[in-house]
Amino acid sequence: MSITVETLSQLLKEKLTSSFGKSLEEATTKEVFQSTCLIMKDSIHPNWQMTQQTYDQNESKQVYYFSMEFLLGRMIETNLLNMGLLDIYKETLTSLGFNPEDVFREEHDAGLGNGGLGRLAACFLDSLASLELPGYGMGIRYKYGLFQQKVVNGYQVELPDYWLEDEYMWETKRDDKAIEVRFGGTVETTVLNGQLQFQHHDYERVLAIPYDVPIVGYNNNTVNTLRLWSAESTTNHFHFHSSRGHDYYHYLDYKRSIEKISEFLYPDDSYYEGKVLRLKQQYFLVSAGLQSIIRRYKKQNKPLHQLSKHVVIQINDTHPSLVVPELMRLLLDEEKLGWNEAWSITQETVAYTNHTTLSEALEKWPEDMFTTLFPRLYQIIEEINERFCKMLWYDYPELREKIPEMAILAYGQIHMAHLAMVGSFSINGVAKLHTEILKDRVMQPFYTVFPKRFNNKTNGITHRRWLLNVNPNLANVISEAIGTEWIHQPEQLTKIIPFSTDSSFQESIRKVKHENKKRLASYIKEHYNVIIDDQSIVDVHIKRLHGYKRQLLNLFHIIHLYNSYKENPALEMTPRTFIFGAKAAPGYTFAKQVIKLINAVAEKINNHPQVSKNLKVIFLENYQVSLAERIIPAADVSEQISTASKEASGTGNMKLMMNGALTIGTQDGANVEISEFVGNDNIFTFGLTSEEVFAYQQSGEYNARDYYNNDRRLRNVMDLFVNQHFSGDDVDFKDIFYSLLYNNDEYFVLKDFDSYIDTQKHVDQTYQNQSDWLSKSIVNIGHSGAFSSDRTIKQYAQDIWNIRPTKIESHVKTYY
Ligand code: GPQ
Repeated sequence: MSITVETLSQLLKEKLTSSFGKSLEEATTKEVFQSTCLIMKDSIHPNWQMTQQTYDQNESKQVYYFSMEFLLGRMIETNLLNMGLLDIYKETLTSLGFNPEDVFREEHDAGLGNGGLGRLAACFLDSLASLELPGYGMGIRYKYGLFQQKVVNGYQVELPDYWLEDEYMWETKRDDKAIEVRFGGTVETTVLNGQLQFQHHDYERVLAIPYDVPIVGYNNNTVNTLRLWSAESTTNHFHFHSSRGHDYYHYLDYKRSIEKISEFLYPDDSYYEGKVLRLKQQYFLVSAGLQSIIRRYKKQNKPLHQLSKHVVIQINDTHPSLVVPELMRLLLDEEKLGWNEAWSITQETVAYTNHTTLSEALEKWPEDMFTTLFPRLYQIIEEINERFCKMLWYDYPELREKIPEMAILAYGQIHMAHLAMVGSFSINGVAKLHTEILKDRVMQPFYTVFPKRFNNKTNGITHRRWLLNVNPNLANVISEAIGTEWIHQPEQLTKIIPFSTDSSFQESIRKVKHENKKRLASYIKEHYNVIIDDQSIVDVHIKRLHGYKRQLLNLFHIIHLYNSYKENPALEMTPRTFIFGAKAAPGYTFAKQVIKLINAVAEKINNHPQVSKNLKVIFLENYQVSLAERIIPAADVSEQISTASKEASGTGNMKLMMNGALTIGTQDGANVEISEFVGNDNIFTFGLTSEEVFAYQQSGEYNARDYYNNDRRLRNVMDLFVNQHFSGDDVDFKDIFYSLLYNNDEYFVLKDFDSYIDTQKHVDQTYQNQSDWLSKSIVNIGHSGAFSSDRTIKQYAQDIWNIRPTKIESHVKTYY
C-alpha cells in the first residue's frame, strides 16, 4: 500500500498534537521535523527489533565495524529515501505550506568524524543495511563533534559543536546494556593449581552506556545498528565518608574526569597526537564494544572457540587496534582460555584497514603512558611481541636485521600498525595504488611474512545519498533514459554512456547542472554577498586542509590567472568560480595560514574591478557533510591534486564524478582507477607520478629554488603573496614562502606548477566546446557506479568477512 498525502498529513497532525500539543498552524519547523522523526521511528523500530531477532535466530555471521569516527551528517532525507517516503513527504510538507528544505535543516549535522575516514564508515553502514548484510557499527557518542569553523578577518576560528543541544532524534539510550570499563590500577600475578592468574586491583571504573542509532536499508526491511558509547560515572563505587565534607567535591572531580572520555572528537585528520585522553577514548570504545559482543555471543550459548564463525571485527585504521590485546585479555583472564587458543581466536576474528602511509599519522604510544593506563594489556602486548620477534628470528633468518623496525615494542614505543598487522587475518589498503605502496614499501617486510593477509578494497560512496538525495533532478534524468534498475545496481549507470553524444540527453544534463549552479549561487549571495556568474566554470576544492592535498597549488594557479588578467584584460577564457571548503586542525599552523591566504586572495580578486568579472574565489565556511551536499551537485571541475603517493584513496573525487564534474588530478589514490574507467580523454591528469616522487625523495635531487629561479610565472605568484600584495600590513606569509624555498617544498608544489597550469588551460579549452564537455561529464557519471560503496561492501563481505545477506520479513504495516 502506498501512502497518500492525506494520510501523511493526518499522521503529522496527530503527532504534533500528541507530542507537542500543537496544531499545524502553531507548530514551528523544528516541531514539524521532530514529529516527522517520531512518525518514521514508529515504522523503523518494529523492523529494527525484527532485524535483530532474525540475526539471532539465523545465527548469521555478523561484522562489527569499529571506528573512532562516524561522520553521519543529517539522516532524515536518507532515511526517508530508504523508506520510500521521500517524494510523498516533500509533497505533503509543501501542501501544508512548509518548505521541505527548511524542515530538513532543523537536523543538526552529526559531525562525529573528521573527513574521509569517518564519512567512509557512514557510507559503509548505509551499504551494509541496503545489501541486507548483518553489520554493526561501534563508535563513540562524543558530546561535541568536529568543531564549527568561523572565518574572522580571513582566519579560522574554532567553536564547539554542541550537536546534542536539541535531542538527537534517532538515538535510543540503552541503560540496561551498560558495560564497565576499567582503567589504571595494578596487576597481581598469583599461581592457582599450577596456572598463572592475573588479578586487577585499584582500577578506576567507567560506565559505558550505549546509545543505539538505527541504520535503515534501502527498500528492504533491514534496520542495522550503530552503537555509540557514552562514558558516565557511577556513584556505586565511590566511597563517601560522611565525616569528610570535601568528598562531595572529590566526587564531582571524579565524575568530570570520567565524562571527559567521551566529551569531544579529536580534530586531527591523518595526523596522530599522543594525548592520554585520546588513548583512553580508544580503549573505552574497544573494551565496551568487545565486552558487549562477547556478552551477546555467550547469551546464545555458542562456544568461544567458534567466535570467528559468527563474528568478524573490522578496525577502521589503527585507532581501535587495542581490540587485539583486549580480546586476548577477555579470553585469557575472563574466559580462562589458554594462550594459543585465545591467540587463534583473536587472529581469526580481527581484520585491519589502513588509510594512510603518512608517517606523522602512524600511531605510536609511549610505553610508560600505556603501562599506567593498562597494566594488564601491556603484559599481553609484551608477550605478543616476544612471540612475534622469536618467530621472525627462527623462521625468517633473512629478516633478522629488520626485527627492531618490525617489532611491536621498540625504543620505548608501542607501534599500533604492527600490532594490528600481527593480530589480524586481513590487512587492506583503500585503493589499488595505496595497497601496492603498502606492500612494496611502507609495510614491505610484513608483506614478506604475511603475504596472504594483504588485499585491496578500493573505497566507495553511497550513491543513495550522493546522487539520489543530493541531486534528485540528475537521478530523474538518468532514470528517464535508462530506467531505474541502476538504483539497485549502480554498475548499470554505464547504460547512459551510449547517450553521451546524444544532444537532447546532453541538454538535459546541462540544464540540471545549471539549475544546481544557480542554487549554489543564491546560497553564496545570501551568505557571503558575493555574486557568482552561473555561466562560469565552478571549480571546487573541498576536503580537509593539508599540505599534501595542495590547496596551495590551486591557489598558485588562481594568483597566476589574476596576474594574467591584469597583464591582458582581453584574455579569452571562460569565467571561473573557485570554491574552497576546508577545516584545518586547530594546531596546524601552516594549514591555518593557507586559509588566511585563500581569503586574502579572494578578497582582492572579488573586489578587483576588472578581474572580478572573470574570476571569483569563495572560501565557504564550516565545510561539513551538509555543505558538501550543496556544493557537489553544482561542480564542473573537481580538484584532486594531492602529491602523488600521499592520498590513500580520496572519496570526494568519487562524489564529484558521480555528479558530473570532471577531475583535474594527479595519478594518486583512487584517481588512478577513475582514470582507468573513464579513459584518459575524460579526465585531466598532470604532475609527478608516485614513482617519480619516490625517486626524488630517494635521490634528494629536487631543488625547489631552481623552479622559483627559472619560472617567471611562479616567481611572480610567490613574490606577490610574500610581499603582502593581498594582505596589506595585516599579515605576511613568510612561513609558507619559507616552507617552499628553505624547506625545499616537501609536497612538490613548485615542481608540479607548470604541468598544472598547462592542464588547467586544457580544462578551459575543453569547456569551450560544451558538447564535448557534456559528453565527458556523462561518461564520468556512467562509470561512477563502480565507485558505489555497495561494490566495496560486497567485496569486503565476500573476501574478508564471509558474511551473507539475510532477508528480514516484516510483519509491520509499511507504507511503501
Ligand atoms: N583518512 Cl589516516 C582520513 O580521513 N583520516 C585519517 O586519519 C586517515 C586517513 C582518509 C585518507 O586520507 C583518504 O585518502 C581516504 O580516502 C579516506 O581516509 C578513507 O579511506
